[in-house]
Amino acid sequence: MIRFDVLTLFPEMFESFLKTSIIGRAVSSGLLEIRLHNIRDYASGRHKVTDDVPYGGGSGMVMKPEPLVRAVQALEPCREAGEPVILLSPQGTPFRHERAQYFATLRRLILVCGRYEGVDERVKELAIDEEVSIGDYVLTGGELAAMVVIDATARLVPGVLGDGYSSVEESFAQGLLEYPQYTRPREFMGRRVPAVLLSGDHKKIAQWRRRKALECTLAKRPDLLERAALSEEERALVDTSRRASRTLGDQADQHEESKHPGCEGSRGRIET
Ligand code: 6GU
Repeated sequence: MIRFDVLTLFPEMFESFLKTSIIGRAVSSGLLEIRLHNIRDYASGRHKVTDDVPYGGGSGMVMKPEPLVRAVQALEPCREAGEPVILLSPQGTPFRHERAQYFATLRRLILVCGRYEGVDERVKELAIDEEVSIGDYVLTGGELAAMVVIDATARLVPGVLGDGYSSVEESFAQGLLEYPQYTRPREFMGRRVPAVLLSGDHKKIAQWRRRKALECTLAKRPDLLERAALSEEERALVDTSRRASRTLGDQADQHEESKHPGCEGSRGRIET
């Protein structure tokens, strides 16, 4: 069971997300609880204003400190030690799998969605423990980022993905991209499923998938390999093919690869 308290000016943005598919099921089964709090409810005055012009001039609006700090304080009585208040903002620390794994161990997280051109800096000093970004681009608000954090975290909570699926086995859990997947039919528009996947040889299949995961990562996200959990042998192979930056593959596979371009890319293949 994990609980997220979300502070937002647009709670309605979360509606279909919370009803749909795996997240919807986790909510109905009680494994996941999401409480939405409208920041506007903590604004004062007849017009419930939550933003204002920036001191020093410039374009856009800044979220006022009072409603945000009040909204966080309202959650204080039921907050336990170690439950972080997280601001979603493009200035935050990049959100990665390891952070999702850590969040998934917590009982409760408070997510604050910023809007407009940002929030008053004093909110960060007074009420925020951690600032998180989901990538190097700017969104119109933190709501989509909050859904990303909730989705990536909740699927790591035991039971959320359902029986027979383990997020621990995902190659991303080991710092690699996923290997290519196929389903029926065996041949589609002249392209055949790699023969090894039809062989029934589970050891060979596991080796092939591991090699493909390494190749895909080398081709598309070589930066991930720095931190990936590789065997000594795999590390050596990756280093070699990276230095060589050329094709290393065996003949049989090259034949197959001409029909299945896959992930060998320009940085070479890995032979295991
Ligand atoms: Cl967390 N918020 C906003 N507004 N933009 C972002 C982001 C967050 N992460 C990347 N861009």
